Amino acid sequence: MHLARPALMFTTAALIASGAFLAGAQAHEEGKAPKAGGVCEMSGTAVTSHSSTFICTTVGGKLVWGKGLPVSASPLKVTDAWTKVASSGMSATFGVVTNPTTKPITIVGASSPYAPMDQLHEVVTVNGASVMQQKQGGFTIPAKSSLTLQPGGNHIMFMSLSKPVTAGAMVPVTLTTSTGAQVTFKAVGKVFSGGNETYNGATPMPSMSSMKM
Ligand SMILES: [Cu+2]
Repeated sequence: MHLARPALMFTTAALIASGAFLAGAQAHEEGKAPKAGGVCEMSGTAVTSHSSTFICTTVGGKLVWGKGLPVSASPLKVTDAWTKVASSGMSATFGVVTNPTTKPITIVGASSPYAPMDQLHEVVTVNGASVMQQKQGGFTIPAKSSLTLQPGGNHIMFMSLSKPVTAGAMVPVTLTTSTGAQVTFKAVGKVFSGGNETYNGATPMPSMSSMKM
């Protein structure tokens, strides 16, 4: 049986050499087609695939994709949006989100091509220190009201940038509501030195608890 391992290694190496192995992995990653109940990596991550949006949520201590929400256009309006300039690691998006309708709207997820994993964050005081954490249940905006996302308060957290946010860059951000409705806006890259709360995530990625926004 000692021949089994070299044979397996050879097969894997051959696949990698031929590009088949990497191409397959890449295609899966780019396709990003989550399945309801499938395992996901970070609570709050929103992925849209095949006209449905899936949100990664914690169920019974496990991270799984929720059921797909059918995508439609949200009546929410976003103004004065900006994203904190950062070369890597964490960043955040701020702005004013207005609900012009006569019913409350709840934002349950955010996504951006600049950051594969995003969360809706609030800032709370723990042991006298300001820390940020995932807002359980999302952001609910009452009828005919606005929600201000600002440093030191509620914000859209970019957990890990996939490309740098430079000054003046127009960063696309999409918000998904509890009905699956979406609004996409552009948030201009702005240099800002504040808003450096420590992340108080219940399910942080390794080494993320020590990172700054
Ligand atoms: Cu945050």
